[in-house]
Amino acid sequence: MRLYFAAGLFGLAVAEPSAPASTSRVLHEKRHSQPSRWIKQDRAQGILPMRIGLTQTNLDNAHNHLMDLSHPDSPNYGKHWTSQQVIDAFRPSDDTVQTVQQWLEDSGITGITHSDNKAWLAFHATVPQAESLLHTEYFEYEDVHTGGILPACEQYHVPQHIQNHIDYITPGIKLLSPEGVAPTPNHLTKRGNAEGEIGLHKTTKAAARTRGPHVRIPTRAPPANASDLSICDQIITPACIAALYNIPSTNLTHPLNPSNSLGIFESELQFWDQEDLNLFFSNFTPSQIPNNTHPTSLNINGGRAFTNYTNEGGVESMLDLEIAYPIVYPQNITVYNVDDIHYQTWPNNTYTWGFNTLLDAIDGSYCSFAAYNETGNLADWDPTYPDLSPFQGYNGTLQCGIFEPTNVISISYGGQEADVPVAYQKRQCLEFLKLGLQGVSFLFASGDAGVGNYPASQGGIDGETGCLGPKGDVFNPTWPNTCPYITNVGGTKVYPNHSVINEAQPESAANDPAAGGYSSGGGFSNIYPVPDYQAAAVATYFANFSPPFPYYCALAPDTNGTATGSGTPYDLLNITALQSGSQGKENNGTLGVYNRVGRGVPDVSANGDEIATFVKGKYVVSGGTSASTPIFAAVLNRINEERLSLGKGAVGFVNPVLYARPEVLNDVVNGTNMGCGHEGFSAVKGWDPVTGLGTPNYPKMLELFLSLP
Ligand SMILES: *[C@@H]1O[C@H](CO)[C@@H](O)[C@H](O)[C@H]1NC(C)=O
Ligand SMILES: *[C@@H]1O[C@H](CO)[C@@H](O)[C@H](O)[C@H]1NC(C)=O
Ligand SMILES: *[C@@H]1O[C@H](CO)[C@@H](O)[C@H](O)[C@H]1NC(C)=O
Ligand SMILES: *[C@@H]1O[C@H](CO)[C@@H](O)[C@H](O)[C@H]1NC(C)=O
Ligand SMILES: *[C@@H]1O[C@H](CO)[C@@H](O)[C@H](O)[C@H]1NC(C)=O
Ligand SMILES: *[C@@H]1O[C@H](CO)[C@@H](O)[C@H](O)[C@H]1NC(C)=O
Ligand SMILES: *[C@@H]1O[C@H](CO)[C@@H](O)[C@H](O)[C@H]1NC(C)=O
Ligand SMILES: *[C@@H]1O[C@H](CO)[C@@H](O)[C@H](O)[C@H]1NC(C)=O
Ligand SMILES: *[C@@H]1O[C@H](CO)[C@@H](O)[C@H](O)[C@H]1NC(C)=O
Ligand SMILES: *[C@@H]1O[C@H](CO)[C@@H](O)[C@H](O)[C@H]1NC(C)=O
Ligand SMILES: *[C@@H]1O[C@H](CO)[C@@H](O)[C@H](O)[C@H]1NC(C)=O
Ligand SMILES: CC(=O)N[C@H]1CO[C@H](CO)[C@@H](O)[C@@H]1O
Repeated sequence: MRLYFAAGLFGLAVAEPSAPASTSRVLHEKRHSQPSRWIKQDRAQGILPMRIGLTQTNLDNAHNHLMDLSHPDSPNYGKHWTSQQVIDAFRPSDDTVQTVQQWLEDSGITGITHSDNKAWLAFHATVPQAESLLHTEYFEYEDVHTGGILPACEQYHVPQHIQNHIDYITPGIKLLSPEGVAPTPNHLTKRGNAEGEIGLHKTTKAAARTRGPHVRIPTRAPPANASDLSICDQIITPACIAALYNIPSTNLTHPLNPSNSLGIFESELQFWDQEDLNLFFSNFTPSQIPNNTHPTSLNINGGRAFTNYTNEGGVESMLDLEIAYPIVYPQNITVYNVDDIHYQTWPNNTYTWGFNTLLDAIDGSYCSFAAYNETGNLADWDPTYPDLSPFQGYNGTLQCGIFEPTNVISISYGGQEADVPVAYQKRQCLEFLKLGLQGVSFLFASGDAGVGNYPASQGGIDGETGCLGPKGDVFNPTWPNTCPYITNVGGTKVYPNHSVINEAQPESAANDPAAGGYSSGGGFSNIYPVPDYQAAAVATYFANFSPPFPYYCALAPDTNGTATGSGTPYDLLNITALQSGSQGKENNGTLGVYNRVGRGVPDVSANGDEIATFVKGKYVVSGGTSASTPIFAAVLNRINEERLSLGKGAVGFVNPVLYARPEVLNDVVNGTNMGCGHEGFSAVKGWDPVTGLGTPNYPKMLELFLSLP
């Protein structure tokens, strides 16, 4: 008897096939095309491990729940939920569970198990039993690259009264592995080469990439005196950052909370190495951080850190760690190394860089979380495990809920809204919401190409200009940044001849033509409306500083993951449709180039240019919102340390507090975020889509967050 997966999770209880129920059936799912990677073979035989994803409830209220515990004026501020409370709040209704269970029992199924996260019913069935239940035929499909066999059907049916209670059934129409080329084992030769890393992804469909590729050889040696603040307009050292944001040195003997390690995401072959850290510590924090201080690695689905490769650290990982350690030390840092090396090195990457597999690993319920007609990871977009690639494939099952999330997670990676299916983005955004309910702060780099993506000539995947629409002039906001449940960090810069000692605000929006046109990512979503916590700030911005270029007012329709346009398997943004929607009255008949009704980005900002780093044994200056993000994340982690020592909880989702009390940030009022040949938006008084509300003022932020329950 053939067992397609290891039985054991759920008891093996096989009943005799029973006569099909006489209720009327409706088509529930149908596969429209077959990936060429899979070859259809004989009829399936044996035992199938069946799982039924149940429709979840209360997602409409999820936003209100998060606001209720994140707004400073709410009596429930800081009352974060446990993961069990989140599961219970969104669990399928009793009616759903009973209705589906009754149907299964009436069809002769026994041994039905309800999963711990409540989202699934599971049982084992013989092939004839499953075929009779779902009015379908199961075949075996062989993966031509790995020889793996999966049972699947082309379509299946369920009784009409069941349809609204289930999302999908496995095995079903899905063939798991993404279509792609067989990997060759020489990809690792690119490891550790910054230029190579960027080049690797030029042909990508939707790949996110790191936000920190602007590395250059500095024009001067590291300052002889690590405390010297007179050089901060040329080189940003840890002392400059402390001076800019009034961050006091840490108390090295203060007891630390072991649950408060700062989380940092890495993928895309970004490994840290000890020797680079030691060079950095000995040059810039000699009396603070001893050599051999290093982060804890949490390796997800075969991710790893090749920490023993002396002087081979990645630009992104070294920047993230070197900028965050001086702020949080002696507190620890935890690096999430996400996805196996095969996926990290895949030349024709078609997946969206590990955010979903990170979320799966820190919240097991996300693995089966259904929303917008999608459940679990999306074939062709996310890595699939087991990955039977002989080249560094992780051959275990997808890791679900194996790690606790850290209180703060800093992510200096991302892509563009326009390149990722809308339903996929929305489901992922709800997961950020659910982790926010549990008190986790997600910080994302707002992007490094101003109002657009990089032009094709610099590796962008959105055409010649990096902007959208038939003329390539429509602004191109970043993903997942526009999700309203994360905190976006834009980039600032101390321009030459400004002083961190004598000026109240020495910083302007970062805009550095010498670094490939890097400028602080910002703009307005085409998918999400302005969230309530941001509405007043955005309205004030438009009232007082309306940008002098045309706009439109439209949001992408809710697609529920269903394919519409021809040829595209999942709905992407249709800019032409949005642009020809409601136009601004000041447009004089021209088509708009940005959306006036979308969620604005970034929320806050921090320094992101001319950052002193050691990478591959060399002293270099780096930049990007990649640097800004771990600075802001580290500041929140310091604040959490103080709150935890008073018996309070972590700050969690901070946007509602910061928008309600913007005076705890240093407003940035100078500079623009040019991109795709456009001058971009301007930094102005108050919130703006260039630097957000401003940079941290540590003592004020600390006082505010300590005053909250
Ligand atoms: C280093 O610079 C700081 C700040 O300017 C100053 O207080 C200190 O005396 C300097 N140390 C040395 C050894 O020059
Ligand atoms: C550092 O923390 C220790 C232990 O809590 C405390 O006794 C000491 O006063 C602190 N030092 C400073 C400078 O705050
Ligand atoms: C930091 O990590 C080290 C090494 O893993 C561990 O020994 C130490 O207890 C950790 N410190 C805290 C405060 O968790
Ligand atoms: C720390 O490591 C760096 C780099 O290897 C080295 O130059 C420095 O001398 C070391 N410092 C100490 C105190 O060992
Ligand atoms: C470095 O670590 C990797 C992975 O842990 C291992 O395969 C390799 O042999 C190590 N190399 C050296 C030089 O120790
Ligand atoms: C990657 O995709 C490009 C364009 O689709 C194709 O020309 C190239 O052969 C692919 N690379 C590999 C290694 O298959
Ligand atoms: C999975 O990987 C382990 C260790 O690399 C290996 O021993 C095992 O044979 C692999 N299993 C499969 C099914 O490839
Ligand atoms: C529309 O025309 C008016 C009057 O000529 C001008 O002031 C305004 O800037 C124009 N608006 C746009 C978006 O071009
Ligand atoms: C989900 O997508 C399938 C096709 O993939 C479609 O038949 C079905 O109607 C969609 N369900 C909803 C609720 O949109
Ligand atoms: C995008 O929208 C335009 C205008 O509504 C329409 O003509 C076009 O067919 C749409 N494209 C796709 C791929 O759906
Ligand atoms: C404003 O920003 C520009 C660069 O865009 C910079 O040269 C100038 O010094 C800044 N002015 C002030 C007052 O900060
Ligand atoms: C267009 C469409 O079908 N929208 C639906 C998507 O799914 C949500 C709930 O899952 C419905 O409320 C929408 O009506």
